[in-house]
Amino acid sequence: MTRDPKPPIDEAILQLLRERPSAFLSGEEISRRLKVTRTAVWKRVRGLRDLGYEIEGLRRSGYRLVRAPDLLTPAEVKPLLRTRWLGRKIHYFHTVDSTNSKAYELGLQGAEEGEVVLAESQTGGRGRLGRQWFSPPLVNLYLSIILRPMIPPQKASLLTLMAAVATGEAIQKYSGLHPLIKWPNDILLRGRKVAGLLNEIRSEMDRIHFVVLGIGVNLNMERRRFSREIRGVATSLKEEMGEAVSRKAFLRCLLEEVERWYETFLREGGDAILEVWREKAGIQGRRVNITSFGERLIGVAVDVDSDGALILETEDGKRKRILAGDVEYPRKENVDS
Ligand code: BT5
Repeated sequence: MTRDPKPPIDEAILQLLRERPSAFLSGEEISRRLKVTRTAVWKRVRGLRDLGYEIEGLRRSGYRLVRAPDLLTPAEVKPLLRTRWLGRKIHYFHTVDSTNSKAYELGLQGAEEGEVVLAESQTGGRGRLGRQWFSPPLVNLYLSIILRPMIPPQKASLLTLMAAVATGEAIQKYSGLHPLIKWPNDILLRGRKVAGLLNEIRSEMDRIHFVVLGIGVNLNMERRRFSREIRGVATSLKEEMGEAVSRKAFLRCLLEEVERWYETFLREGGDAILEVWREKAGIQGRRVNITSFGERLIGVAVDVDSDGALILETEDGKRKRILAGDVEYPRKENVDS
């Protein structure tokens, strides 16, 4: 696990350079204002350049920020955020095994609601049931949000639906495209997966300690870079929009939507979420094949109940309540999102 190599002094230098974007700021002034030596300033500027910042340096005039890379460091992200509490504390990593695992650790150590773990890449990105989430560096979004809702543990699945609604909304607002939610945790564009959610919970019988909301969104990934196994089923926003996405701008939009929908959930309850979820999933009345705990079921999806479970009417007319599983749409039904 590599910690972000950028100490806070980098953030402070960037902040000073951004104060007057076209002007030069002397090394001496930076060192005076930040109370560090000029050598330290020079070293950090070099470090920032290594991270992709284009900083012009003239011996007589000082430094000027020409271009910032599309990194998701707190220094880049925080000034853009419009959320009130979500993402106000970001734990940033260039590489991490899994943002969910890291967030879980932080949750155990008492991290507060709204803290976010963000990584440029994951070496062990996780899907559900031990599956992997392909997480190459610098092109996509991998984040985990710590929440501490005062709700009974059996309602925790609704947070997955809430996160799916928020992610779907963020994609729609950012791109103008209309994603489809596939129960319980996939977001599809034209039938291919653009985002996946992995929610993990720490609870007792009657009390949730915390929930980790893991969200992975493919943004600038090119289809040919997906591994062979998932190339046919995965896509990215860039592939669908035909243009590159600003990861920072998308992140801002995503955090705003999660904050908004989570607050709606706490204030108005699950029904407010389910109503939008149904609209975005369009699953009611659809034929589905489901794999749940090793069992394969075929039938028609009737609805999602107030706990987020899927109600399936099987071919013999019986109704089954599915708490977890994978949904597949039979081929001819898989027309579009
Ligand atoms: C998911 O699992 O869809 C949950 C993915 C959650 C990823 C986020 S990233 C941040 C946070 N930290 C983590 O460690 N995880 C979360 P599931 O429904 O089991 O889907 C996994 C399947 O999706 C794999 O078996 C592949 O078939 C496919 N897949 C893997 N990587 C993909 C990708 N980048 N894009 C689209 N599909 C992918």
